[in-house]
Amino acid sequence: MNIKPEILVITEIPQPMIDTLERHFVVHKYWQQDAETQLRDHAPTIRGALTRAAKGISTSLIEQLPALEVISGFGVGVDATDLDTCRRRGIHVSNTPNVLNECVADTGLALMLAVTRKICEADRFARAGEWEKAVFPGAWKMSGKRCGIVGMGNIGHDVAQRAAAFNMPIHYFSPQEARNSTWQRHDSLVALAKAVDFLVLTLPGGAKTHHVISRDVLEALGPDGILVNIARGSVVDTEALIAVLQEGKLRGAGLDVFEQEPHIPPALRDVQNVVLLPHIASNTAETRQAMADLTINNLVSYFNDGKLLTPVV
Ligand code: 8YV
Repeated sequence: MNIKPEILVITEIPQPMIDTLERHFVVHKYWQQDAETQLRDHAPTIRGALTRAAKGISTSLIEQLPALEVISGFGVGVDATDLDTCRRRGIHVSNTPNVLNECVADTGLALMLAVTRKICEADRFARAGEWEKAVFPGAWKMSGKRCGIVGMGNIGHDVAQRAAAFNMPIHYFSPQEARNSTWQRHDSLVALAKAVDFLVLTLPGGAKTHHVISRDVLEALGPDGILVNIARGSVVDTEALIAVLQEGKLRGAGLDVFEQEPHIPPALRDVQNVVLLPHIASNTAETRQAMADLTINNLVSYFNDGKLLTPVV
């Protein structure tokens, strides 16, 4: 009889995903039961973990799982898990790259349009019956404006292609060179911000990119500029963002991610010219299914063949 490997699922995931996992593994639901009891009873035999990318797995939990061999992340970002600890312990880590590129890029464009054309404000105005009393104030044009992208990875490329279809010249700042040589590369974030109307963030989170979108960068973007964040909340200095919005030094912002999510600072919620989303960029039925399949198949492949399909470590 085959003994199923034991895995710990850190964050809540949809029931169909659990059902599939249970065909291959003994599944422990970390979010459901008292963590202390669960660790006391199962820690020595847990060989795999599954977690949402944005949540990761804490270093102290990794340290409490002596038999842990593999962590499968549901999402592309790996900034919330301490990869150095994983390397030191010989723990393999995977993520779900590429399957979510299109939906994340679509969300970027949706935020650009929503902020520029005041789509959410206009919806609130129409719903409240305000149209019967007044004309909705004008918004701004998006087509033809300059689009700046920070981080020209796969998602950055998908944003650029979509923006190019809106006749937007593409500028970028990134360690990777873009696949399209007509897109203009800049050698600093401030230089990029000065050259564009939109700054769209598609760079990875983590210590190296913490608060790289500083007050200087936001002021360089200027009073007609719009910031869109579909990366990680940690890349933006939130206090500086709130200040420039309050002072009228930035036209607006569209944000899917936040530093302390799910908490959104009240001062940011009070600003009118922002569109705020609860981290939904990859949250479509089709993409979440593809992410779920890849997250599970990484674990199955690891335990059957010793190989991850999309390894990070
Ligand atoms: C995921 C994300 O939806 O992939 C990532 O890194 O941030 C999102 O696309 C989220 O992590 C899933 O919980």
